[in-house]
Amino acid sequence: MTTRAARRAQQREIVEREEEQRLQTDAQQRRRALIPRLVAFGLVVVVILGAGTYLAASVFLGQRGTSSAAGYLPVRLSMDGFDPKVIQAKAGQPVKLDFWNTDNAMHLDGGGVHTFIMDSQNIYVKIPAEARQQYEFTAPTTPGDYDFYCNTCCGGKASPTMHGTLRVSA
Ligand SMILES: [Cu+2]
Repeated sequence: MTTRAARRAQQREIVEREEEQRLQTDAQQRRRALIPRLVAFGLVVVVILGAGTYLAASVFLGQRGTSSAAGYLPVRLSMDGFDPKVIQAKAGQPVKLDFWNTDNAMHLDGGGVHTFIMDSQNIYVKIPAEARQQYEFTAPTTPGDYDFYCNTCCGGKASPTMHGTLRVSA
């Protein structure tokens, strides 16, 4: 092998090594650029799964229709209004209600808070998001239909959805 040929071979090797290094650096840079994107994607997945779990949990909460307090009528409060909408009572007798709010605090409309308001009886009960709360009062002595409503969401008193009736019989 002549010295010239040897030198050429050496040069070729150097060029090849440089090329290889350049390719490696490129791959590294590409890998590094991918990391923030993967992190962002991961965060999106976590947020979506978290929100899904949260909403599913409030749906499950919505299936617990029985009262834990004896003698209390469960009354569910949500964006759909009151359930039941009509509450039966005996004139002058105690009315025992077990309010349970199935909306979570993520609701932009009033932060998931609902109220039970009876202007005619001076009653104002506030039920926080995803809370359960018992309330007792005495039914009016005069039989008839008495209106109640929620004024913290969905148009409040002006919305027919947010109204219910206390039906008082003799
Ligand atoms: Cu409400």
